[in-house]
Amino acid sequence: MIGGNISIVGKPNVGKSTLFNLLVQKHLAGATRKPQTTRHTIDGVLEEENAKYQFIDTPGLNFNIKKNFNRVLNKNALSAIYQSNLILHLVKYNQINKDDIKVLENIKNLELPKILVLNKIDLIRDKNRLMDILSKIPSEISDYYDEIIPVSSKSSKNIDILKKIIKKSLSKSKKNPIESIINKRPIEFFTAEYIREACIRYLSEEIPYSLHVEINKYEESRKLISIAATIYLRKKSHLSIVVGKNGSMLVKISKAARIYSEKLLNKKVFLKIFVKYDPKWKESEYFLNSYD
Ligand SMILES: Nc1nc2c(ncn2[C@@H]2O[C@H](COP(=O)(O)OP(=O)(O)OP(=O)(O)O)[C@@H](O)[C@H]2O)c(=O)[nH]1
Ligand SMILES: [Mg+2]
Repeated sequence: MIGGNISIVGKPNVGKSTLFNLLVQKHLAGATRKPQTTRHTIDGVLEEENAKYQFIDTPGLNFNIKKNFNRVLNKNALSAIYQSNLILHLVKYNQINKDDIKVLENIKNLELPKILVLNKIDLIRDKNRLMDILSKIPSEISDYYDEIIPVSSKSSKNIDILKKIIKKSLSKSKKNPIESIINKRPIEFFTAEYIREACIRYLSEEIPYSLHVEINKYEESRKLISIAATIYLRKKSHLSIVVGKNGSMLVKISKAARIYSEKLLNKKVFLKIFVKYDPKWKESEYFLNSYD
């Protein structure tokens, strides 16, 4: 039996959560076109014949650590790396820059197999361009990786090859699979994440970064799961935007989160969302410490 923990790391917005959802064949992690969508590590299991993989999606590493918030996200991401048997470092295929190098700096000395995954190759029109890009990766970067593979998490291109490489690398890994890893998320965590994902998708840039979702009630009966949640906002002026005209935005957010929750929980979900103004949530000790 081959197995292990595989963390997916990289700077924000390179497609980590999209790849993670594809690999675990479930929509567990929010994935949107805006950076810093992921705030927590999330693990998901893929079982195949003679193999059991535990993938870990992580927040995008952002080394502008003047902000407390980025520091917390980085801590979460790095804690996953240290519990891994294998690291997938995801980059956008044509955009390896200083932020990716900083990620590399954080993983290069770990004695684990590392795979450099060049994502989003569906965006390449000219096939020859890929060869060109691959040949131009400087050896100061490529030398640190056991394998380099271009993929598309959107069109699933090369994902089967990536899985084969993962299997091969794990079988060579000297480190024993670490059994108990990362906190298993309570099921209501995912509903909170779906609400946040819908907010990121439907609200303008600034608002989703300044909100926080808490689940206040989670009750399961035979046929129905009843969930109550609160969206906390840092600015009073955001209240009317999140609620929308006649509550229309909140209905939209709630519907998206409910549909994803029903899919995951396999049951009918009744979801009630409240919106509250709380300017201090981001600074609160409770919030910063509870974030892992
Ligand atoms: N064209 C293309 N877009 C992709 C691909 N993979 C992800 N994306 C898009 O890239 C954007 C970011 O994807 P995410 O999966 O949220 O990225 P992430 O790295 O998890 O981002 P953070 O959690 O913010 O660090 C989304 O709009 C995705 O649809 C891909 O292979 N091709
Ligand atoms: Mg993500």
